[in-house]
Amino acid sequence: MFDFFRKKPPPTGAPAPDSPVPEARPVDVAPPAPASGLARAPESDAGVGITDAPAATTAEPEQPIAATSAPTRSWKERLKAGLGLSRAKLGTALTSVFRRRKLDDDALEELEDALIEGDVGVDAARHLIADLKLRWKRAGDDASPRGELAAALVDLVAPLEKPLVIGAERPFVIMLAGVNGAGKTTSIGKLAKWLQQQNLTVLLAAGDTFRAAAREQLAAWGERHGVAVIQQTSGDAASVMFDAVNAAKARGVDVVLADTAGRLPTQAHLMEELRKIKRVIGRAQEGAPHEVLLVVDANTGQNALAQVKAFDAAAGLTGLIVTKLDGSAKGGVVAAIAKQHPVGLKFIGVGEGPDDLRPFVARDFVEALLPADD
Ligand SMILES: Nc1nc2c(ncn2[C@@H]2O[C@H](COP(=O)(O)OP(=O)(O)OP(=O)(O)O)[C@@H](O)[C@H]2O)c(=O)[nH]1
Ligand SMILES: [Mg+2]
Repeated sequence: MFDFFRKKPPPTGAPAPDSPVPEARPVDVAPPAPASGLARAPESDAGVGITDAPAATTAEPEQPIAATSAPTRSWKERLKAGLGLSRAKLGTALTSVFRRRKLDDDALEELEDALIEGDVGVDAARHLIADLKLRWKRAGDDASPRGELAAALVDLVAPLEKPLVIGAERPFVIMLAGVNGAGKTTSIGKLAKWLQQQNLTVLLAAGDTFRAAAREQLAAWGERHGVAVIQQTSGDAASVMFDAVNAAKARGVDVVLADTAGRLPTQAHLMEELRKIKRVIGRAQEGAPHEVLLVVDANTGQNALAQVKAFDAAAGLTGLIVTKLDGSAKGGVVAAIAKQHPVGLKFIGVGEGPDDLRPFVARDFVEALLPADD
């Protein structure tokens, strides 16, 4: 049971729209746990049917959502541990240059190769080396290569440091999109907690209507944080979103987090569906969605850049969440995004626990990414 806690099979895309659709069933509202700050919606709420919480809310999961990360470690320590693989990949080459404490042509070439190898990308690596040369000249021979490279890297990725700001609109609607398995649903679970810590009430919209496991996975996160989940047992993602926005209005909820099914940018009909979901949210509330976030798995390396470009073209992104920086050696891709298609990086994920998502801070990120020079 509870296969949804396990990693799902490789991306195949959600079913085509012409797949057989089961008979339409009423919208379910998984009520929040009793401890929730949210009141259960009345029967007439937004015209949706209400059912009791799904079984997922009562049974013991076989492989539960990852436990809260060790509270004894600070976020910076966790970030550093999380970026360990990326740092190691950059490590040997960078450290040997750093230790020579001199930036001649050979050293610069070694650095450039190491950066490209570390998924920073050719463009960003060239930019960094050119910047480094200027900085080195300015700083003089006493400067540290690591210090100068860190400064150049911070300058490059700093424009991505655009924290999520919850505006005055109510509900404030945040829609998440991305390829299959990128970490959308998990990020929503983590985000719900983060928003609650800002004293905001949250409602989740289960817009991945293709798989029952996807709804159950979201319901489990809702249960965990005492947050209501609007879902339908079948039907159209756009109509779930419409119901969710209206339910949030009726309940006076601050933020709606809208989950969507995974899709590849090459699946034209699914990219069209994403645009439709966005339009319908806008019909439920003018100006919504207020944020359209692309969730990107850091492991995809340079392909992440292609995803950012394609989803931005299709859905008009307002920000990114880069996940799985912990298990990835490709953290350098953040620099590639900054150089080639900068879209604000709202959050980074370094684990599966509810606390493993934090706003992106350029300096902290660079400090964790670059190996030491001693
Ligand atoms: N290590 C690690 N694992 C993560 C992170 N974020 C998500 N995951 C894991 O990645 C897997 C996929 O996450 P989901 O949240 O289901 O991904 P999704 O994008 O919703 O997937 P689909 O709905 O199938 O498209 C799960 O096993 C998550 O626990 C992260 O930051 N670090
Ligand atoms: Mg999902």
